Amino acid sequence: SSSPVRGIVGFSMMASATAGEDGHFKLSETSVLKINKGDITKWFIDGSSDAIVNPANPRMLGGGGADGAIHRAAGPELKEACYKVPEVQPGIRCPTGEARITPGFKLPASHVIHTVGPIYDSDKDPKGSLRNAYKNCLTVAKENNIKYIAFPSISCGVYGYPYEEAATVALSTIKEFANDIKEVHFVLFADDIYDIWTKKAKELLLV
Ligand code: AR6
Repeated sequence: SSSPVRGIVGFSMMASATAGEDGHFKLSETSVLKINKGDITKWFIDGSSDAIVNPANPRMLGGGGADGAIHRAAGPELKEACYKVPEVQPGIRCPTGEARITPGFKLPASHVIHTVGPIYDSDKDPKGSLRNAYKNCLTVAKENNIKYIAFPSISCGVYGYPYEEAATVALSTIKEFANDIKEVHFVLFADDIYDIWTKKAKELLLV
């Protein structure tokens, strides 16, 4: 069935769309998913109730990949804010599968939700940990009145998660927990990952 999707400001402008066209998918009566190609550091919707997700490591003080790009774009205040997140064990601010929120500082998005995905080859339950990462990002978003959230493909870089399985976990978990978040976006850097996410979304979200 088709339903109109309201126009959104900023990153992408859509007058209206049918579920499945132009990377738009229906999650519930109140929530849509959009799959975008691009650089997550540039993404925003309204600069006040929006958040990008940072695929971080448990120390939360920066790193390579998307984490490095997000810290560079946000400026040094982001690292200072991360430093202030309390350690739950020495050197661990965010255990695998959990999420923490900070302001976005110089980023166009107002918030950063930091999460830690599983290292595919060493995690005892990579599927469960990846599911927890997506779920806890959405929980933290709701607790902070975030209405628009953008995810990268968590764990699909340095942490070595296979793309197809990651897409299945990501999309099914978001479908389950998006609730009253207005728009859930993916901003995917790599063409092959974008294609896999789009294919899986058509399988899992248009039934
Ligand atoms: N925008 C969107 N996606 C991006 C961007 C970007 N600017 N840059 C990279 N990606 P990764 P992980 C994609 O390695 O696997 C860091 O060192 C990339 O193509 O960033 O969860 C942390 O500090 C890939 O598909 O995160 C941790 O130590 C996806 O983002 C570790 O890497 C995730 O790749 C986390 O590893």
